[in-house]
Amino acid sequence: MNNNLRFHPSKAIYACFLIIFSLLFSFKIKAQITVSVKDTIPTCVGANFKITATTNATSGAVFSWKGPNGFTSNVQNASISNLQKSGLGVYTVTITQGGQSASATTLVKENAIEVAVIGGYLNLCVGENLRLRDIVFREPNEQPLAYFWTGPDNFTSTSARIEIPTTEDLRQLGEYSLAETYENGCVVTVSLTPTINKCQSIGNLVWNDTNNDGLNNNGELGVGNVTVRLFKAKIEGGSPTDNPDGIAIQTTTTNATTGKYLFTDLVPGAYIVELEAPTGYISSIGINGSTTNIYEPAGDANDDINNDDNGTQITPQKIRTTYILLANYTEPQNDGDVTNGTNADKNSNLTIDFGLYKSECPSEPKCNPMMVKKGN
Ligand SMILES: [Ca+2]
Ligand SMILES: [Ca+2]
Ligand SMILES: [Ca+2]
Ligand SMILES: [Ca+2]
Repeated sequence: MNNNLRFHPSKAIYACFLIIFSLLFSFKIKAQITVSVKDTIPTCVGANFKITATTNATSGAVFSWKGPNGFTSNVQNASISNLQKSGLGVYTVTITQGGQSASATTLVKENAIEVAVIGGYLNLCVGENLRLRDIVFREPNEQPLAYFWTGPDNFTSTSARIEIPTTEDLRQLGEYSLAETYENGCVVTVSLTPTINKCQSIGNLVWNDTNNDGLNNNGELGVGNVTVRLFKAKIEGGSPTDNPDGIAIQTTTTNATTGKYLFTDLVPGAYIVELEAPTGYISSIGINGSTTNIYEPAGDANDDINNDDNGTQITPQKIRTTYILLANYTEPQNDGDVTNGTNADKNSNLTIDFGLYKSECPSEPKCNPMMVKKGN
């Protein structure tokens, strides 16, 4: 028997080792060639830029690029100049070396930009800050190099985000534009026009307080056609007072049948409401037949209590509240707002109500608080 043909365990092990080694080696060679490009490249029409292919291939590798609009290139990093809309899309690079190849793709897309109001709706209330920024997500290496905002009232800024207080004169109303400049020379712009509203309101009832208890009881009806004036409260030493500042800023009359009134388009601040007392009526007192009680002079009009009397007789003709502070989104929601069930108006204060008592003897001190004050 030929000794060479005989099965020998050590030779078999050696052969197996050779096979495994060469398999591993060939796998390793095949896995070696890699190429990658950035997944997406945001840019703009007219831009010049490069798409960089990263590879571990040694010299001698062949590159082949293909892209939209018949684009081809055979260098490692493809140069694109004066990009047109038709050049937007997927670019593919294929690298070939030693019979192996690898490829990668990137999406060249138009640089998106979108500006939004931060932390709120496009509808702002006067007194809120208008805060704008670009809300498009970008990788850290895709951030703009520079920002330039323009807006109403000669507004400009080079910040990424802007924050502008809104004021009663609404000079912030108008279009805001942002231009962003990118490393590749792109300048992209976007505009938006926020709405700024005077959100707040004061109301709402003047009623015939037949039992003169200062409260609007069942069956006590509204008094129509009463003249109602709204004033800004005078500010002294930085604090509001119970005196009007200047002339009325709005005047209305109560609804002929419901006795309701409403002042709208108000901004945060301190206000006073005044009634022209109808002939024969005085302000509610609190207890019938008494000249003073908890409702004369009336308590704090700013206490958000609905359907109680907030008027104090100032002259025989004038009935007036203490000052009322309005602030955005802090006003009562249980004041009879028309709500569709759920969305009570946090910007309306409908608790500024006036009880009127039809005095039998308005010219006698015991019936008319105004005359008692004068007498004292
Ligand atoms: Ca009453
Ligand atoms: Ca309300
Ligand atoms: Ca009310
Ligand atoms: Ca009240």
